[in-house]
Amino acid sequence: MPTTFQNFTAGAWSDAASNERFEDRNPADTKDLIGTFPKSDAADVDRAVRAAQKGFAVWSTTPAPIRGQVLQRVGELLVDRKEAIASAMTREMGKVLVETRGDVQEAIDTAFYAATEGRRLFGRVVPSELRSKWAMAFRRPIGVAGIITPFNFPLAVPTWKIFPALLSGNAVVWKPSEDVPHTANLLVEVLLEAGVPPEAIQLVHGMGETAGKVLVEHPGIALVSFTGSTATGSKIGETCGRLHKRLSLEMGGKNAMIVLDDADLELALDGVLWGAFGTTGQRCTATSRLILQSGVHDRFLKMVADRAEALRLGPGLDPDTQVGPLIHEASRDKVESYVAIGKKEGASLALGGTRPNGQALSSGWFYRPTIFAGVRAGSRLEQEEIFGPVLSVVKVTDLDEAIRVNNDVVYGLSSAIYTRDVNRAFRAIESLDNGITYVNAPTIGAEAHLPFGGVKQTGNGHREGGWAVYDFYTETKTVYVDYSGKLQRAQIDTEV
Ligand code: UN1
Repeated sequence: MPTTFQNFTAGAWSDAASNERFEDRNPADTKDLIGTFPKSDAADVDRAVRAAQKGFAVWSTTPAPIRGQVLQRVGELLVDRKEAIASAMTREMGKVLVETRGDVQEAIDTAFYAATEGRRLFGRVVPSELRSKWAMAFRRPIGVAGIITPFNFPLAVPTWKIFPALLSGNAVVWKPSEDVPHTANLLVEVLLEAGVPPEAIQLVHGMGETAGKVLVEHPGIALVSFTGSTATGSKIGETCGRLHKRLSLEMGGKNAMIVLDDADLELALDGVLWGAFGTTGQRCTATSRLILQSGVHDRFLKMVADRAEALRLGPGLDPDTQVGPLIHEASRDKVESYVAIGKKEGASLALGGTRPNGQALSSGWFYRPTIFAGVRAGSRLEQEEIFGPVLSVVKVTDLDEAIRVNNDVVYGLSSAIYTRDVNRAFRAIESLDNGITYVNAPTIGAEAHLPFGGVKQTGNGHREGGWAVYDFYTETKTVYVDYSGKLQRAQIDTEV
């Protein structure tokens, strides 16, 4: 039975003012309708932001360790519901159950980290240049955060933003991807049950061009955090620049794995299969380029193609499945258009390049793992983000060329190098233009307690995860206390 789901605004579950709705369907079987959700517009966003402003007044004055205890309960509830949320998530967005379990685990890790941060949120006390004077800096919450999140990590990525935002004392208005609204409702239920004040968390469903856009523009929104495409991120960046809003962007990637002649090829093989075809290639950290040194090129290409061919495509809820469907039709169309581009550019198809045969998978957005060899550095296939199960193989002669090819794209999220030579590994760590580099591990798999983000057009300088994200969600206030009882002029009344 499809269900009629709602927004959560102003302390209550509610429909959109317009009463319009959109459908949420299973990408592995589009006949399976999960439910319908409110298609919100400016009126709903405005209601949510106004409520969140009241929520901010209450929540920002709650002591941080108490906010931390609420986040602790959030983590505990997620532990209890891990299996149920994981299967709902797989039904909603397609990736296999072991991955959606990992997605929930990432949310749990983020919650427990946030809980302990409630007793840190460190400021600094530093010496003053004058006697009888203290100088210090502490963190303050900022206001109402507008959070806009993608479909590929329906729980983990929102929690990377929402948990530190809340722990820091901000209120949140969340517009999740219209492809994964159900997981969003499950998370908001957990937050409310754990004791987040109903007005500190607002959930507004709808489309990016309407609800998302109005949210970013709303004068009551002080800060915006967005994960998604570089094109949308640019528009949000323009708006936030004009309106002087604090903004964290996490956008596209064209991540490469470099395999040098001295690498452990069996290890690299497991890594590239997981990096390129896990989540059906729909991670911003996905391995979409494989840069092979000439000495291992032919052999390793064959190893990868053979193993990728054996990957089992199917619905993520089936325990035998290794690769699920793409998220929707437009996404598969995009993959198909890049396969056509690759062929036109003269790359040679080493595997895939088609939809799977047969009836069994015909009602989902499936696409076969695809490998192009002989991909030219600088070609569109090699430069542009595809967000699907397509791996482009580039041949190079040495480490310097591999580094050049890795760096010569507009993105800079993650990279990986497989080598047994510690000197070459460190040269790569130093020279690869990415926010994250893995040595002898694939380009995916960031852990919740370390900084996450990219350079160049992947981001705008902020980091999520770990301790770094708390710099985004708090404003530093500097305080001087002069208890000398007289005017002491900085830089003037000093003793030397
Ligand atoms: C993303 O694709 O937006 O490191 C995030 C990883 C995951 C997060 C990916 N933990 O691949």
